[in-house]
Amino acid sequence: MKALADEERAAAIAAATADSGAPTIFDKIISKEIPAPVVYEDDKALAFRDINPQAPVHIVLIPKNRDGLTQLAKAEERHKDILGHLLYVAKVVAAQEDLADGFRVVINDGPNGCQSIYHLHLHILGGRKLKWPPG
Ligand code: D5M
Repeated sequence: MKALADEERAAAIAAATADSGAPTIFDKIISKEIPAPVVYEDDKALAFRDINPQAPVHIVLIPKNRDGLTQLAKAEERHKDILGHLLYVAKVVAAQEDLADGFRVVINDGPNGCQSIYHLHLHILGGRKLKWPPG
């Protein structure tokens, strides 16, 4: 049987506890218990540099209030405003990071999407020519 890659294993373990409602490391970043290089913050959203960057610019953008949004698949009608806000902020952050030549916004969802942290987040990637399709 093919061995799982580290990131797939981490995602599978995380998925097993996805619905526990337990705080994630992102809560500690929001509360500043854990330091992170913050690049954008407003009353609803926080963006910081990814600890394991996959591109010269790799930023994680999260809602400050998870409000049940452990993953995109759990989105409900009430989340429409924050989802729209996050997408707009992704554009603001991309402009701030000088990604005028283009960038990518990714949401990993669930085990097949290789999601490892169950607090909805957008990845903003840029600074190089990105490949398509992703793996
Ligand atoms: O992505 C979760 C992302 O979160 C992954 O790219 C690493 C990033 N991460 C995890 N811990 C930290 C800290 N402490 N600082 C910055 N970035 C972090 P996923 O889509 O769930 O696989």
